[in-house]
Amino acid sequence: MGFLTGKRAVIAGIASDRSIAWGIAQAMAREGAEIALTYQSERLAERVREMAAEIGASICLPLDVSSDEEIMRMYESLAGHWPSFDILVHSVAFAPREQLVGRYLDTVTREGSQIAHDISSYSFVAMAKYGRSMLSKQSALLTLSYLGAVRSIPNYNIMGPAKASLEANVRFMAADLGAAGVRVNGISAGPIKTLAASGVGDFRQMLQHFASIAPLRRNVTIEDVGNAAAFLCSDLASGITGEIVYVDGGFHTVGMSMPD
Ligand code: NAD
Ligand code: 0WE
Repeated sequence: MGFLTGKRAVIAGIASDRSIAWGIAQAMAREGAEIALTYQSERLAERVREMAAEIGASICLPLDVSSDEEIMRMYESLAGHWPSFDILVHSVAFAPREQLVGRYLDTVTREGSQIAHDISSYSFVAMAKYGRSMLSKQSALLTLSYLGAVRSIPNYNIMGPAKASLEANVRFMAADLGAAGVRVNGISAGPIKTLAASGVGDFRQMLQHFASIAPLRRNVTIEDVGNAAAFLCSDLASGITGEIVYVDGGFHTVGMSMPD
């Protein structure tokens, strides 16, 4: 019997079969969870519906996280299928593309900063705020972060401060919801070639550099992240909350390395 048997999970952030959220959905389904998927826009509806069918998920709902009304509507629709749920996965980030190329102070703008923080950080809070009345007594919320939250990284720019804000939100939400039995954690993943990474100049070079330095001497996969996510959202992780778990092959632990 899978370690998520009897759990119901809502997963936001699938755009393709390379999405980290897809790795998470597959791992959670394998461990016995019932899954509901959300998709950002009608453009993605059919693809996400097909992927849902692959893992036996019958619930697929539209959700653009920039709108409180859409978040509320999503939970109203969900309530027509499930009286409550146990797991919420937020695998969503966005900054206007031009924010992610070039020197930080040259490219950052007030509007770019607001959008990055709204979609990539506040939306996790909003999803918890409007969904909390449906959360079960032993539930878990999870979001995805990146090392740019705590280290400067070329071109990641305003997404760094947005991820720092997201990680602070994990801690504040964990403090607020702990007494209700709700755990809140983040996974800080190593770089993975997904749609969100496409168009990032020299991403292949970044992946090679990463693999040459990380203790595991390889890149991480959506399966690596999916398995850690399934664990963190299961009762096996009942004592873990407010935490950022690195699924990065150990990259962030290295202070200096020598060429092999
Ligand atoms: P992805 O492009 O597959 O997923 C990003 C998702 O965000 C998409 O499904 C997109 O539809 C969704 N999204 C964007 N704006 C939205 C909105 N307004 N409303 C609803 N959904 C919206 O890429 P990914 O790499 O799987 O990214 C998922 C998460 O993982 C992000 O938080 C990202 O920052 C994080 N992450 C990615 C990497 C990496 O290298 N790929 C590393 C660490 C963390
Ligand atoms: O969080 C991310 C990517 C987030 C992202 C990606 C895009 C591309 C498309 C946010 N907004 C947009 N907007 C778009 O229009 N990652 C962790 C992946 C990533 O992005 C980088 C990285 C890594 C790693 C950008 C620069 C440097 C490294």
